[in-house]
Amino acid sequence: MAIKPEDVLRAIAGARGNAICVPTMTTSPAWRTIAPDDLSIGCVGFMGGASSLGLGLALALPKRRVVVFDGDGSLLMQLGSLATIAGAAPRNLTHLIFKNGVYHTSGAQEIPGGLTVDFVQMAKGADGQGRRLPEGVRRRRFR
Ligand SMILES: Cc1ncc(C[n+]2csc(CCOP(=O)(O)OP(=O)(O)O)c2C)c(N)n1
Ligand SMILES: [Mg+2]
Repeated sequence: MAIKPEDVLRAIAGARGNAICVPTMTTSPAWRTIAPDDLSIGCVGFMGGASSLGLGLALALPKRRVVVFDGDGSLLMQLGSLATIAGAAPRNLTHLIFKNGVYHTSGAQEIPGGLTVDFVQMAKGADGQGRRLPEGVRRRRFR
C-alpha cells in the first residue's frame, strides 16, 4: 500500500521529541511546513549527503536522537554511507528511506531498479556483523 510522505512526516513530528531531523529532497519543503522549528538541518543540493550528515551529528551528539529522511535516488548515489553507518553503529541514528522509485524532485525519472531495489537487504548486507535491524523496520512504498 502506498502512503503519502506528508502522513509519515506528521506522525514523526508528533513522536520525535527533541530529535534532530535531517530532511532531504521531497521531504525538505514538506517538513518545513509540518515542523517549522530550529531542530532540523535540511540537506538541500547536497544529493546523497543526508545520511552522512546525520551520521556526523549522531556521533557528535551521542545523547541526542538523529532522524534522517533520505530519498531512494539520493541513497543510491552515496550507497557507501550504509557501510560507514554500519561500521560506526550509532544507536541514536535512525535512517528512513522515502522510497518512491523515482527522482521526484528533478522530474520523476525512474531510479535504477525502480521500486524493486531492496534497501533493507542492502542495509543488512552493509553490516558484516549480522546485527538484527530494529523490530520496527518495515517496507512501505511512498508516492
Ligand atoms: C550530484 C547531483 N546530481 C543531480 C542532482 C539533481 N537532483 C536534484 S533532486 C534530484 C532527485 C532526488 O531524488 P530522490 O533522492 O529519490 O528524492 P525524491 O525527489 O524522490 O524525494 C536530482 C537528481 C543533484 N542535486 N546533485
Ligand atoms: Mg525518490
